[in-house]
Amino acid sequence: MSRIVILSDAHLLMQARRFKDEDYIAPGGEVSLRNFSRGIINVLEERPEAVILAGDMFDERQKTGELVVDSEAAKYWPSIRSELTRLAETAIYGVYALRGNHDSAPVLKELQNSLGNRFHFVRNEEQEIGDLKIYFMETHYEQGSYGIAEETIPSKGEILVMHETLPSGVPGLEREVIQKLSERFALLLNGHMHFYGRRLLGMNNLYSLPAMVPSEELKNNYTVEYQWPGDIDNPKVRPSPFGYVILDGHEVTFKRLTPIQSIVNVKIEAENPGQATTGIHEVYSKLAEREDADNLWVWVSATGVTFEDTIRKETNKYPQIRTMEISVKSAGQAMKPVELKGLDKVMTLSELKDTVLTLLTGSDKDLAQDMFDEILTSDNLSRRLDSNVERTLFETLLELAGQRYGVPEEHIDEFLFTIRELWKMR
Ligand SMILES: [Mn+2]
Repeated sequence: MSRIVILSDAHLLMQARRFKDEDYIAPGGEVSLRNFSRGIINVLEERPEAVILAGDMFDERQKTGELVVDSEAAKYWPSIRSELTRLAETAIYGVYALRGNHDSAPVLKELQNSLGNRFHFVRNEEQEIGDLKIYFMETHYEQGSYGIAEETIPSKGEILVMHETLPSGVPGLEREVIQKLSERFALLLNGHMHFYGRRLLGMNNLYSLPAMVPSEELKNNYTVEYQWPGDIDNPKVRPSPFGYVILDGHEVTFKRLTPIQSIVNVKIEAENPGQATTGIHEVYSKLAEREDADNLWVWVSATGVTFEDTIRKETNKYPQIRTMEISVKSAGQAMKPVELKGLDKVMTLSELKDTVLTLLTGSDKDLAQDMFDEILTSDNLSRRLDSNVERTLFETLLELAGQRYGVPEEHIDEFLFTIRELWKMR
């Protein structure tokens, strides 16, 4: 039976950045390219007859509201293209590429043109690869829950490769659609989720494909986890979740690739910002002592704190540790009485709150309550406002009001995303 390697979700261009020196690639991007090249060596040793790219291998990063522009991505291409050429030359049936939700069709078309008849950009079509029939379904990705119109769902086939959100703890492609696909195909292989898994959602033939290498799109993949409070001398270590799968006939095998860097998840469970800062200090002191301290990609999540800045101030004290992203979630904090000066009559915050709340009813009252709990906190009121705090307060207010008045979350996200650039111009 045909032996095929399937790669997915490397997001190689996600870290493409523009620099004065146009040939300079940021360290994070370098590491991604090196992980990719090392992975390709393993793949070539498998002697695959074909290689399938199951989406989001390249990416058209939209972080700043713009697509990756050519001048940013161009310097990555010689390296990526030479690895793809090696794959295309080794595998007798060549490389088949599916477009993921982050990929751009022109990029895949261009690869097809430049790599010749060994690289196939496949869209909603079945291909015979050796003795296997494989259908490539282009992504239908949408935020939240989504479906696929019946006439678009492939009616039957042998193996299906797709790139959709599986509804496992998150909303995604409707279960009924996946059920239909599971009945119509012998085997379903899905990218996008960044983890290897089989027999998912109670369907024996549904597999999830791993991310080939770490990218900024982490999706809960990590190799080391520090939980605070907890035993930070003995962090939890997991085998690498990154790698690829081999399809040998209908048999699927996961092959692990261990990345160059350690992917660290730092989880701080604090009740207030002071505690959270202590937690970061204690965990980062441990990180700094590690032998691989200069080779960590660290993701931080913390509760008990409203502003990323609070955490960032602390992580900034450890410039040798590479902090990728900080996410915070405030815990319901007890109100402390604060004096609001400059009013005719000095009033405490809780008096102000009582006065406001008795004047309002219904959803206005609920909104005001949330504002007092999340925005007009003693902590925020005692801060010196810089534009970052103003922005966070504005965004929080909008999110609260949006929820209260039934504005869909994605509209708010989209709006905030659009205006974020404007803050920088002020
Ligand atoms: Mn994806």
